[in-house]
Amino acid sequence: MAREHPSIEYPFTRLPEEEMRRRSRAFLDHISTRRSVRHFAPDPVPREILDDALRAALLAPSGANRQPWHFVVVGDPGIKQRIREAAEEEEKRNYEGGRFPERWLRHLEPLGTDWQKPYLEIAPWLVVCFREDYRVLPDGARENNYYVLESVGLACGFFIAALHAAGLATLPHTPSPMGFLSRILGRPPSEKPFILFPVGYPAPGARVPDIRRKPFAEVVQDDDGGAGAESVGGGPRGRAPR
Ligand code: IYR
Repeated sequence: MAREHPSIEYPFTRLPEEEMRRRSRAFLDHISTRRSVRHFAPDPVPREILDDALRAALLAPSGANRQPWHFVVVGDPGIKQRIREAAEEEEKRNYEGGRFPERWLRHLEPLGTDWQKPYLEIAPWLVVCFREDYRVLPDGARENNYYVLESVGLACGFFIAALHAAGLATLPHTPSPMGFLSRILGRPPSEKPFILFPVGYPAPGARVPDIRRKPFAEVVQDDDGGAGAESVGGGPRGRAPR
């Protein structure tokens, strides 16, 4: 290396293949049960549990480790009400004011969504993720961040997975346009609202759309070339999980 920068040894232990198989399947089984939820119970959720999920989100990789995100946690009923009202105003124009093209409305039909967003008041927490496009230096100059969408998307993915692991439900909601969130939550112009997450328990009997994921082989191209080691347990390699 040309120049020395501080580094630490990565504390990594290789697992026995058997254990890897067990864990990869256990994680898949766990994440397979995650669904986006639009019907929440009003029951309170301990803040520490939410904060742990946020801590997990903050561990996501990011372009040049700039961590170009900012999360706002809202529990205040008055602020939740303002967010709901502003979101519904925008969504009403989308759904019923002709702002969504016909094709978009058709694609949303299976989800059963409309302009009404009661979950924004019912869920005990709203978490708003802002993406930080640039930082303002002390001299006022703008310093752009790198791969902002990729980075913030990864952090939100970690967040969703962590909430699910904790036994909570959420929905990546993007009321469009979302500028009202910057105003209500007082975030600076260097940040843009990215995703709004209601967080809580599903309402008793909550229903979700009966939709399917694309089959593995449709979205994974296999140019394996024999890179996967022969299975010790026998059986063919490269079989798609379910
Ligand atoms: N933001 C709107 C519309 C919407 C858009 C997409 I793309 C979805 O996957 C779901 C909803 C709403 O929340 O209703």
